[in-house]
Amino acid sequence: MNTPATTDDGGTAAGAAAAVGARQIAAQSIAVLEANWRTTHTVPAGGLYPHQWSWDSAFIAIGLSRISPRRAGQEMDALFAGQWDDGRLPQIIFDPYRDADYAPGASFWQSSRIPGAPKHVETAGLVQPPNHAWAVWKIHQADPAESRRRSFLERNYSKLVHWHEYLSGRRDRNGSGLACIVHPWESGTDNSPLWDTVMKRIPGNCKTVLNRPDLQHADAGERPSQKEYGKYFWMAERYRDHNCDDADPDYPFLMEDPLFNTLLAVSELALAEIAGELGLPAGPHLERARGISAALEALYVPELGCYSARDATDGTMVHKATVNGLIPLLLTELPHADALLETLYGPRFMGNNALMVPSYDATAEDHNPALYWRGPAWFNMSWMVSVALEQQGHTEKAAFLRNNIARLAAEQDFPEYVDPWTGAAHGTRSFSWTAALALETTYHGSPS
Ligand code: 2M8
Repeated sequence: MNTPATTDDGGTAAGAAAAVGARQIAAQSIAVLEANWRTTHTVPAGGLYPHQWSWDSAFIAIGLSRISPRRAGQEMDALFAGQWDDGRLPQIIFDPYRDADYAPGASFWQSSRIPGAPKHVETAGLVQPPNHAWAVWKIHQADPAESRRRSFLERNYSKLVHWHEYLSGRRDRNGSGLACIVHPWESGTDNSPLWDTVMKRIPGNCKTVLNRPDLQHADAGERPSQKEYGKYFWMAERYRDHNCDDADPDYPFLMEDPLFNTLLAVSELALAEIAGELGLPAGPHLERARGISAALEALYVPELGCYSARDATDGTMVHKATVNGLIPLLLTELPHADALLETLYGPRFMGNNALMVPSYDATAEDHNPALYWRGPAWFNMSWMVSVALEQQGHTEKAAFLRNNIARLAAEQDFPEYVDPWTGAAHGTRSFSWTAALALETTYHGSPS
């Protein structure tokens, strides 16, 4: 097993203390990941989220790759086992023994009855943001020799290509060059204010009797409301009842999200690297990444100084500043990088001494630092922003975020999210991607 990186001043007393601190944080993070490991994969949290979630697993694998690239590979293999014939990687792969513990579960989706869905596992029909090729490339980089020995890239390349083809094909519903999400759950930022306007027109009278096992594990005031759940279920029912075929002409929720599409472009760039390593042409992937990045420019809102979402049913832009709109900073040739940095360090986000990046504009009247995706800071978002800052040479700012990620995670039993200013913990605890990314930060500077 590798050990966490020591700091640059590793020769001094302060450097030695920092190294001990990093080792302790790494050990605590590993304990959380061990507790949440279920034979083939890691659950996000044993109580609240008892199945395998798609983008969680990719973040978890990025952290795991620092200590065991082999286990990180297993995490991805378990995810690919749920891939549909059309290429989609599902939002959730269900543990059949935990059906009563999360809703909607396997008995809601009954996916194995849907044409093109796998028959040996039950999954959700929706997807999540495509950070998977990025994760696969990072796992390879963590131990290229081990990866080659196991043909890790060969095994996964065509699956990832198929996944991206689904998103750039059937999910580009209006030919804009951007993939649409068909449900707030697909954004990963479930009740972000980005979806408020379109949510108003979604009926709330779902057929399913609403059951909320989630409220046994998190405070109702910190989770989406019953009214929102009625609408979430209505959309999921409609999508499922149309065999998840992305061909429902009047389906009402089709949103182009800057976070989702940035990760698609970042992952397309990772596919170019993977193709290069395998001796295959990288050009088509670079071309697609350029195409997505160019299309993303239509989502830039100059008066906010960040990207936002667009309603693909009628072309209406949403005018709200959220962390989703800052994630394009991960794209190195971004035309608006300076404006995004100004917004990030202005009053809407980090400006008032925030410790981590708020999920929503701090100057908005309805900002709430404790309410799900409507203000608090998530560890995966701050980690992605820290990666972007590092790439762009803002090393001190990146280190500030990394240090807070590691410290707040370890001090507060790895919370799902925190108040961006006080660091107070919210949501569930022993949350896997918090642990995985805290672990990852302790290895900063080691070859990845
Ligand atoms: C949250 O989303 C799920 C639905 O997928 C939920 O609220 O029940 C989000 O934070 C999402 O980003 C995350 O992947 C999931 C599991 O951690 O929880």
